Amino acid sequence: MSVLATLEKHIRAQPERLALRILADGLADGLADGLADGDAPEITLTYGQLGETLAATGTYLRSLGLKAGDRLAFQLPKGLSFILLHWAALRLGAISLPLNPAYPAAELSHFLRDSGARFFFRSADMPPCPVDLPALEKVFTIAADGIEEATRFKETACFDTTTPFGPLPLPEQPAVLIYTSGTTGRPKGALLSHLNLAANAAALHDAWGWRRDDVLLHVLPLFHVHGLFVALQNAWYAGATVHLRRRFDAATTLADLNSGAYSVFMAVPTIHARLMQHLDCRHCDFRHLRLMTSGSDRLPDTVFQQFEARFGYRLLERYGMTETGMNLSNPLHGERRRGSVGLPLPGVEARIVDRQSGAILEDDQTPIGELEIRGAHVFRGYWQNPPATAAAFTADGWLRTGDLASRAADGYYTLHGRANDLIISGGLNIYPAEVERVLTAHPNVAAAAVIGCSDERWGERPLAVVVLQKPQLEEAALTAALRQHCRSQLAPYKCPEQYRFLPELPRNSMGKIQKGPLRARFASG
Ligand code: MLC
Repeated sequence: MSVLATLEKHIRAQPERLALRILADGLADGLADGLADGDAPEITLTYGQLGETLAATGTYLRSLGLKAGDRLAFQLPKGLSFILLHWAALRLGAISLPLNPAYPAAELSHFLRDSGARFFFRSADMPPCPVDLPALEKVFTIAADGIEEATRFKETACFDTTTPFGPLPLPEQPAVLIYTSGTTGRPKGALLSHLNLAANAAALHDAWGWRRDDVLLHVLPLFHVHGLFVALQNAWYAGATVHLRRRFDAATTLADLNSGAYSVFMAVPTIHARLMQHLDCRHCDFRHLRLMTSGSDRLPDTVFQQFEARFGYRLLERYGMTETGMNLSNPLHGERRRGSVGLPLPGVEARIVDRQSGAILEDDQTPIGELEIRGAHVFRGYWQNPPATAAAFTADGWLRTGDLASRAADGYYTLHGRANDLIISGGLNIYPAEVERVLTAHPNVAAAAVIGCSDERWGERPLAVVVLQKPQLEEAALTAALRQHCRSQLAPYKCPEQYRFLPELPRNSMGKIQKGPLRARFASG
């Protein structure tokens, strides 16, 4: 059943059950009702109220003229407006385009232009909307006062909450466009269909034993697959309750998790590590939680082991990507193996292929190769980018993940790094090509190569090796100038902090930059 149909079933069947509680900022126990002075307000919605508010938002969007296939972009803080715009757009058959609030105007411009977004909702404290976008019909600016504007969709409008939405979108209809960093220098939009979302929701529902009485503590950003689908959507797919924190804070999260109110928690390794490093963690025990998962980046063995030693809970590591949602997972019951991302989820086919010969590797052969994935959850392609789509798939329809993996005889998969250049910082992907494109646009830069360096805090961080046009300035001044240049063009997490200057970059006989020697020389930090 589609994700939307399932939600509508819950709205009808359990209108009194709590669907969403957006916790007031600053409440350490996460459970108190009402407001403390100066806090952003707490918001609660039962499934019945969620249905009404979504209907109101949908009616509002329809009154603007939003129709099936239109792209609705929004760059909003984590909150109710974000959630309602996304779900109502989906319900109308439009394509939801969530954007990271950290994107500066230069990146935003690319997303709005490339997607041909028709409507754009932005927050007043976010970068100004670029001009000169022919497809963009209207920009809505929402005050950055912390008040959940989306409730205004309901309150201000005379919008009828009872008008039926009309037929549900078809499974093959596109639902959401999420931009991923580009191997070729510009982010590409991964287009996920309603079928993709439904296939993943059903697989995770079964594999992770989601229950109606689950209560999820949600601390992740909503602009990515992890926070939006794996956590929020799939909790609602089960008819469960979501408590949402507007931002992650280690002390608050520890207190929340320790309160006994939650059964499910999902995070990236950087968050798990920060929980362990916080002083308050000494008093915490998470044995009562039903499910705690880790994903979006490799879980270091030390974090896996120390988390269990500290909190009494063995994290369940899983593996996914924007283009597919979740692919592999350690089992809910059974061995959660250290260093492994587990087994294919229901409906997911996985294989390992030798990158040189293209041969499919069996368990008894040399085991490391590129992981390829097939299934109803796999996206159909990049937005209006047939070359990138063609490059992503094999001739027989398998998605090339770009991740190197091996499979043990009992079917457990282990990842061994990436076949491409991708850097993962705090669970967010960075493609060096995109950063290099920005660096080489600087007038002082003749050539640049960006590599990943291991980093205690974020897992990895980008480091830039730069060749100057003419070495005229002090390195410190140049570093400051390049940092500022990157900050003006790229989201902060993509910007290198460390710079190294060389007279030339190592290149092969074809003139291609060789990153191996640069990594050997600089990557250990
Ligand atoms: C924030 N900062 C980062 C960063 N996040 N720097 C590098 N890498 C990151 N990931 C910087 C900010 O720019 C800022 O710097 C400073 O840190 C403080 O910002 P903040 O917003 O207060 O940070 P914080 O709240 O501490 O955020 C850290 C975090 C967050 C780990 C909570 O990054 C996070 O939620 N990551 C999860 C990402 C995620 O959900 N990925 C899923 C992708 S989906 P300055 O200099 O500006 O002050 C996917 C598929 C799958 O991959 O399998 O799930």
